[in-house]
Amino acid sequence: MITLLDYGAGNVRSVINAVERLGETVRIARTGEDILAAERLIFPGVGAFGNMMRILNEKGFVVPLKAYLAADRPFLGICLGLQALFDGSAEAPGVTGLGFLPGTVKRFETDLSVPHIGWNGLNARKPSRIFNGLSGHEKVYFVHSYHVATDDASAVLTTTDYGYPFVSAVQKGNVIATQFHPEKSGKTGLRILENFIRSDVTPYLPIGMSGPTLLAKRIIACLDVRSNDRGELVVTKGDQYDVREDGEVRNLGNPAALAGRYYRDGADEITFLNITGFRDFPLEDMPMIEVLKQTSRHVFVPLTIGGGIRDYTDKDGRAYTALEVAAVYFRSGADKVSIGSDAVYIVEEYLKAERRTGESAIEAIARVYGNQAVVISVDPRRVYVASPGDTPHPVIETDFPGPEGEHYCWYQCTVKGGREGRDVDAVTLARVCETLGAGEILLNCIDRDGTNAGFDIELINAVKGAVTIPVIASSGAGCVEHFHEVFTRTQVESALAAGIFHREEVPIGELKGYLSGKIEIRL
Ligand code: 1PR
Repeated sequence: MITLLDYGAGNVRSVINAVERLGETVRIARTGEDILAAERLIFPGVGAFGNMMRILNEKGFVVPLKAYLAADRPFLGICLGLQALFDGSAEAPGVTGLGFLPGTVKRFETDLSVPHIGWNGLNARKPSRIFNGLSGHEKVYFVHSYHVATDDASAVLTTTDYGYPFVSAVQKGNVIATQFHPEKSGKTGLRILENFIRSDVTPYLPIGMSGPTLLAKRIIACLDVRSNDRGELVVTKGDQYDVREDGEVRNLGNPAALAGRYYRDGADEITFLNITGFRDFPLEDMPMIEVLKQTSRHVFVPLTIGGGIRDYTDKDGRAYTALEVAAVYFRSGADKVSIGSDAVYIVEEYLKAERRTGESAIEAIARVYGNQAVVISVDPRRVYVASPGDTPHPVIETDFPGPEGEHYCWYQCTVKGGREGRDVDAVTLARVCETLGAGEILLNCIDRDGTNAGFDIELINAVKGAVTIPVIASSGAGCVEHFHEVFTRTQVESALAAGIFHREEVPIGELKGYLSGKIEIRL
């Protein structure tokens, strides 16, 4: 029996699913006594340090947790569950941590994109039970902007490199904590969890777990989901966002089944976009929530869900906030939510007021679940101009002239699935969303979507150059070489595709086989 500490923020469902997959039962700790009675305690933390400590204090969990740790009982902290063990965090100055280990939590100071998102390696300092059965060359999934810094070198279990080496796991006796997410690290992560759960495992130091580590470029499979005309939820795929063929919504398969296939094929992450979310009532869209629940039961890589993350009022006049909508998705198994149309409206308001309100969906969700949980999905389209002075928007000089031979263009943001263009450009949108607290940009391109013509390198470089958060390149992938091109001609951390995976033109395994040795990837 595993006891899980759920303080109410973030995706604990994935941890429960992973532990249950390993044949164990999970009990949620609801009181301090539950913590003290635990045989093995897992503390998965997601979100923001200040919010986490506030809830732990309110629930009366701090004293029993400290007692549990002091008694050297089996403990596995994950992500914030690691950071909580220290004295405090730069993320929430003045807020006291559990103080089990000496040191504090600090923000990454690097020229690389922050948050550190993706699959990176481990450099072990000492043997541990959790390494049993690993070769040491495996990569595990990280998503965080802060890392711990400790003077207690003996507690450091692993380091990982991201601009510089940082502490990625600690162990003191039976207390183990990882900055990475085992529940999101595929088979490797399940093995680590199993090693923690089983009582008969001995400490082990994998030969390959030494030397510098490298962050892999991520390959993301995207499933555009909507109801077809018979009311069934299907994966569809558009050509420049038009998903109908002979009047019917294209049906490329069952969302949960397809996600399972991509997981087995080696996708590093899976994204569901509920493409009619802008006009549906998101919390009544139970099939989408069901898809997420089903998928997270058997897919152990990060899941992002987008579509309909916004404030809305249902038919009975009850108002819901975007934060409430996001909370339901997180509880159902999502690790990140992606905001599309609403982000454009938020940026319009911001530009009008020339200041932040603190009230937008981006700010509200980032405050509770952390910046890394908020992705902005941008749906831009090229607008050609004869000269840069013809528009107030930032233009680029393009190698792909427009219909009248124009050599300049800007990228107009759209809403409602590309149906409506707005007076905001993609570069400004990305920059403002970063200011408001978004953790990642999913950069689509309507002109390239479904064309198999390759990623829009010019768009990607323009947006990537304007932000310091990670960018996902999307739209237009038609062959393995396009991924090589996007990873060598731009600085993006990940590339997403839909059509070529759905139509099995390029299986993910084949793509990774091609990239292996040329680009750092997770195999
Ligand atoms: O506006 O917050 O409700 O979110 C709606 C979401 O649905 C947005 O993220 C928007 O990008 C997405 N969306 C809306 N309509 C469509 C459509 O296709 N008609 N899909 C749509 C966007 C773009 C990609 C696609 C890539 C890769 N799909 O994510 O998967 O372009 O495709 P490819 O590899 O086949 O070229 P809200």
